[in-house]
Amino acid sequence: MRQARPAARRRLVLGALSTASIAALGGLGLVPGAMAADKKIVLGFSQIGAESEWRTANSASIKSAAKEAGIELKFADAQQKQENQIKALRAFIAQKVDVIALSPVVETGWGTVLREAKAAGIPVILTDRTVQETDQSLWVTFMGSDFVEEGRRAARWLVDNVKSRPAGKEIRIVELQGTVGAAPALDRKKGFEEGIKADARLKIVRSQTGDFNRAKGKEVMEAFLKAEGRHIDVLYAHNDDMAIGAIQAIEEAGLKPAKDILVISIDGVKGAFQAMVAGKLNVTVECSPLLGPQLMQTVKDLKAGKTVPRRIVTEEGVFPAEVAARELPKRKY
Ligand code: GZL
Repeated sequence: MRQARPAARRRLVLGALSTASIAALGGLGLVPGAMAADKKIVLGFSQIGAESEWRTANSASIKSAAKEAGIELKFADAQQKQENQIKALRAFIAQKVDVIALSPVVETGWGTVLREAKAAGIPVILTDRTVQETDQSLWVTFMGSDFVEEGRRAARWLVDNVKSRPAGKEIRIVELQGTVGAAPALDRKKGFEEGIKADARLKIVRSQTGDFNRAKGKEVMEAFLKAEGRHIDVLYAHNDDMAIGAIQAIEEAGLKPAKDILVISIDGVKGAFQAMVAGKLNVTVECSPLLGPQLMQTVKDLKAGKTVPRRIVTEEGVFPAEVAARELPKRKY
């Protein structure tokens, strides 16, 4: 082999040394660049629970997207209890995960644990729902739907579909709210109340939480029917699961859902499309749970040092019964 000139030989030796030292230091985890290249990103995700078809689809989307992205997912189901979510976040901090994602069951009570994550240098992504905290530096982005707009869209469908009813005759609405204190419950109520101002005949006569699940939705609707009898014209449910439970109560009371009582709900899960095809639900306002791919891309962007937008809004539609049969085969959740 031809001998290298002294200067070139020195460069070769230095090159070999630096490679060896990088390998040695890397073993100690001290070299940020090279070692990070093949180290798996670890994401800690605190999920609310499994209270609805929407939530089940949301969890499936996040788990499959993490697998697809080669991200190690630590998934914690809180059974809809805030204290379990806070415990999960503290465990993620102790395990020194790279990123934390949180779908907060309610809007308040997060400041302390989010400050602990910040102190530990772990970025937090809010997914699905947001929090009410004055210090906005406690999370890097919120990705999810505009719940106020979803409430407005539900009201817009109603205003458009009662025009032919007798002028001056009150149109009595009962409302099944989502989980008390949850962002989608607060905002869907706000948007709907804003939207029905367009028609003075529209009045919410009863409003109570069904906690986003079918059983409670049915139970509360039974109470509404007992109290209001045949004087209910419309049901507005903050999610499809409560609407589906309420539909059972309406039928058991001998009334026709979607005819005697208009039924309006939100999410756009398969169960809602099936209820529309069966002629028992009038309209569902879409709220996509398929946040997994967006979440994983944001995690990767964060770890690559890219800036991510403070707010990522999911685009959604409105699906009345007339399109349900055509749309049902295309639905992904
Ligand atoms: C909305 C989500 C809500 C759904 C419910 O993004 O937080 O929680 O509308 C679910 O079905 O329980």
